[in-house]
Amino acid sequence: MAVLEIHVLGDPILRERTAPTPNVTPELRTLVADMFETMYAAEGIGLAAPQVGRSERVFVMDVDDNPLTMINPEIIEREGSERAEEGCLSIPEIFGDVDRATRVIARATDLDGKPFEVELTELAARCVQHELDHLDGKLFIDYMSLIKRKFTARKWEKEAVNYPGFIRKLEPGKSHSRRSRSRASAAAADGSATHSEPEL
Ligand code: K1U
Ligand code: ZN
Repeated sequence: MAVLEIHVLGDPILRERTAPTPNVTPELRTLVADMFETMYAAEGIGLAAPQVGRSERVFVMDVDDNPLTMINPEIIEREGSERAEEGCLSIPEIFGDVDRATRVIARATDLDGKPFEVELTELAARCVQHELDHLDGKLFIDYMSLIKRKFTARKWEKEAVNYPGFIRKLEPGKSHSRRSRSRASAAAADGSATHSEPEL
């Protein structure tokens, strides 16, 4: 198994829609195992194939010790709505509120090639919607208001210099938890930006 490089905002692969994955092959099983290892190394709760530079229609997730592999997933039922903060392993240090359904039923194929359905609620439901968006080339920042998006673009411009070639290498032994500094200090730094906004 291997920890893979994570592709970050600016890499065109994150904006491509994946095509259905026809077969469960040994190569796909290896990819899934590597994606789990990468997700755990990055301390995330989900990871989609485009985030590791691949175009297979597959993601992995693990909320509350419930690891799930979803190949060719779809949401067949959704209910409720809640606004809550999200981050993304492909957009480090950027956070924003997103409205998502609070309960979903997802249908997918598992690693044995068998179709299954699963009911997910709360954070797991949010995660499956976030990951499914990745498979359609959509990112959580797309739900932001125009003003918040412009603010985020300025912040990302500074952050992106840490990821040459739009690649995030995970360092062995280093904590990769979701916040490397407090929101207060981040906000103070953001507030000092005055130049024009790049596109996201
Ligand atoms: O796809 C990804 O970029 C992974 C992402 C998924 C996600 C985050 C927040 C809400 C829904 C889905 C992450 O795992 S980022 C890490 C993170 O924000 C987090 C970690 C533990 C608990 C909650 C969020
Ligand atoms: Zn993400």
